[in-house]
Amino acid sequence: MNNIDWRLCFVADVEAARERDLRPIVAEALAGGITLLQLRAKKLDTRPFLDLALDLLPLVRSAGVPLIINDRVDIALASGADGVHLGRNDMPPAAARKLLGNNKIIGISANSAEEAAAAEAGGADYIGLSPIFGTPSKTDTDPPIGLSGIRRLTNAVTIPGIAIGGINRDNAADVFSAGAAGIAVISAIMGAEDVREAAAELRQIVESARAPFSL
Ligand code: TZP
Ligand code: MG
Repeated sequence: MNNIDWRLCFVADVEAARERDLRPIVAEALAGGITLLQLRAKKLDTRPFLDLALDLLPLVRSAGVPLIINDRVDIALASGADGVHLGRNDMPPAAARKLLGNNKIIGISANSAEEAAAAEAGGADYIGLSPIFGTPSKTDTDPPIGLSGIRRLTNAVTIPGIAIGGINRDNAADVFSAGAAGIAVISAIMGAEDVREAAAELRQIVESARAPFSL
């Protein structure tokens, strides 16, 4: 996992898109310069979830951007996506690794240094540092860990930490300064009037940051 650009992950969330089609939103975000895409669809049935992943794959492939599936190891496998992002109540990393093999990305959410270390021990490729700030995009989160939490959790592991939760153009640089290898956002891109411009603006911030694990 040493050729992944972890710096700017767009979490394309079907619920946050409401009635909008996710496909053109993802196309715009890719054009703006996201480096990683995570597909999140908490309420979608298996068939439409798989279809959506299959629709997005040619877009990410032609941009050279990996696709990660939230929650669903089966969808990642069946679609040929590049990996999964799993939380505390999802499949544990060691079990996911058995199914996915060594060539897929496994990301695990962590809210404490202990969880982060356990995720690495279980074979995770990156830690989702979650949540950094309060966010309306996810209401059932653990307490925000703040910028000091980024330092604490990333110090507990040797793998990259991708920060999520309330990150936007105003605080992204601070998140990198605190030790994150990347940022993951929903509303900062999806909630923007111009998705491509919002992604491009974040990409510029990311380019000026000194992110660990950068290629
Ligand atoms: N996990 C922790 S916070 C969060 C997720 C999926 C929501 C992030 O959304 P936003 O709009 O970027 O704060
Ligand atoms: Mg999950």
